[in-house]
Amino acid sequence: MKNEFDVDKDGVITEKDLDRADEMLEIELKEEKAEFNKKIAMFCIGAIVVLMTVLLFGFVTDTRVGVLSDTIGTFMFAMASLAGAVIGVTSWMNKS
Ligand SMILES: [Ca+2]
Repeated sequence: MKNEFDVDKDGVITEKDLDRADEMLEIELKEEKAEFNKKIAMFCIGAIVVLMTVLLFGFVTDTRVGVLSDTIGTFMFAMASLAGAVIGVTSWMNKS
């Protein structure tokens, strides 16, 4: 039976093996967090691109764009802020 904690594969689980397993788990969790943050940032940027495409290529009438202009502005600002914040926090997390 294979034991995942036996890092050096000598059949004995020592304190060193457990420390190494802890390190690996910490790295994996950090990577998962970074991956999730990346997905959030990509979603926000994607939402901005999709909205701009919909507006620029005339899928919505000018009247409706006029009615929604304040909401669209707020949405764009929120998405850009969120993407910036997530990217900033991820960079800060990796630095420290
Ligand atoms: Ca070992």
